[in-house]
Amino acid sequence: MRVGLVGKPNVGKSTFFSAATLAKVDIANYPFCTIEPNVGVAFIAARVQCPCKDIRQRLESEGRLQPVADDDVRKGSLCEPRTGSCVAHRRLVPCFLVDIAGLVPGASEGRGRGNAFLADLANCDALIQVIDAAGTTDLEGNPQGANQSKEVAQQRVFEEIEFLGNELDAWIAGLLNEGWIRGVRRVQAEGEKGLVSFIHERLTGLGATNQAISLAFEAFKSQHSELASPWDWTADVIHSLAVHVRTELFPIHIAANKFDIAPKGVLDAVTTNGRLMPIMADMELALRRASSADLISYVPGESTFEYVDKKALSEPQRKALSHMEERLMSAKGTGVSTLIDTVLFDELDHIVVYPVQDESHWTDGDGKVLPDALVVPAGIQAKALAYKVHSDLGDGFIRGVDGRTRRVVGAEHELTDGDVLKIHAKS
Ligand SMILES: Nc1nc2c(ncn2[C@@H]2O[C@H](COP(=O)(O)OP(=O)(O)O)[C@@H](O)[C@H]2O)c(=O)[nH]1
Ligand SMILES: [Mg+2]
Repeated sequence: MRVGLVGKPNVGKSTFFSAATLAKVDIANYPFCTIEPNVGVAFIAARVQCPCKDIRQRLESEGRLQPVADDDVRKGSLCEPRTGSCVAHRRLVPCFLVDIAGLVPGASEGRGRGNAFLADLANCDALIQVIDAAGTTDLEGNPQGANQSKEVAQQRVFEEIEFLGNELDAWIAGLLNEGWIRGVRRVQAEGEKGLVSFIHERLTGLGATNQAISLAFEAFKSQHSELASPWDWTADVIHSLAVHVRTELFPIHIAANKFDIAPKGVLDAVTTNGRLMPIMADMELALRRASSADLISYVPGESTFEYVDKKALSEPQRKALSHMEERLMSAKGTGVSTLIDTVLFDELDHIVVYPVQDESHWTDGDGKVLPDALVVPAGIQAKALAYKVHSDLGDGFIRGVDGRTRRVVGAEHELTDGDVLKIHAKS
């Protein structure tokens, strides 16, 4: 899962990226993240509690385990995650973030990083556009001062959102225009079906599916009652098709950043085809740093934190933290983790499942408890999950066993959030 952060310069993309990817857990298992400096891992809490909670409950009820001790640093968790971590059965799973710089007006015509920029976007499963909700920068990202009126900030926010949409539309229209007349004449005999697969073929590089293109095409048709033959479509008509394709392929989720200094009500009239959330990225970064330095204990996503030892803080530290505490409470969190969580689990509709080798103890071959938590599409089938673990496991799939019910399940059995599954395969 790869989520791209886009937006004009100086809105806080890099701040959002640093904050979201700063964690105490190590990322040694993701070597490519150190190769590409703009790629990082954000650890997000699974929505369903880690199944190590079930293990604890069972052992406690059988009298084989004492209740959680007050000084237990893992607050009861019993699993041994290969990546991420688990405290109080709150299991963290990876979501990859890409800080995509270089969006400037004219990118679709090759300005700035041009096509390289657009290709980066195409490789992402979802896009978050970071915007400057405080209106402190112009469209090119030049600072305009901190105290903007609601009207000015609102105007800038609209322009900013419109601008990304326009760049994407122009880019897609450009891809469609190339060889359009010859192309559509070639598929003439196949009618509308041929036309849709021709468009699909042109846009496969963007991760387009035939189904998505069909949906976009239906929406486009319903807006144009009298369409000429495709080879006679004007640039405007093709552009309109591009707009429908873009809204289908690229829902844009908006991180309305700098919310701490944004005028009240600035987001009231803003609309998007994705999610919109107020964000305070630099506060999230400050909180995670304070937490890394053991000054506070802060769980990303929450609207409060605890002091580790208030008396040990310097006066400026105490002031800064108490100021943040107030803002954090009134805004109900910084929004950073919450937005990624929403995009990953609600918008992309993913779940977390736990493949194991031993269906009784929920361990792998080395006896590690629940070592793997995989982020997969909701309703994934048992055999498809086997392929995610290892291609041999998929090829040799015989049956699965549900770790909770101990029922045997077939290749097409659909998994739900928090499932534990043992896979039997021919070796
Ligand atoms: N007030 C405020 N400033 C922020 C916030 N997030 C980032 N900034 C500031 O915005 C400026 C640009 O941030 P940066 O992350 O470099 O933006 P990028 O060019 O989009 O990567 C920096 O001075 C940040 O400190 C925020 O939530 N609130
Ligand atoms: Mg940057």
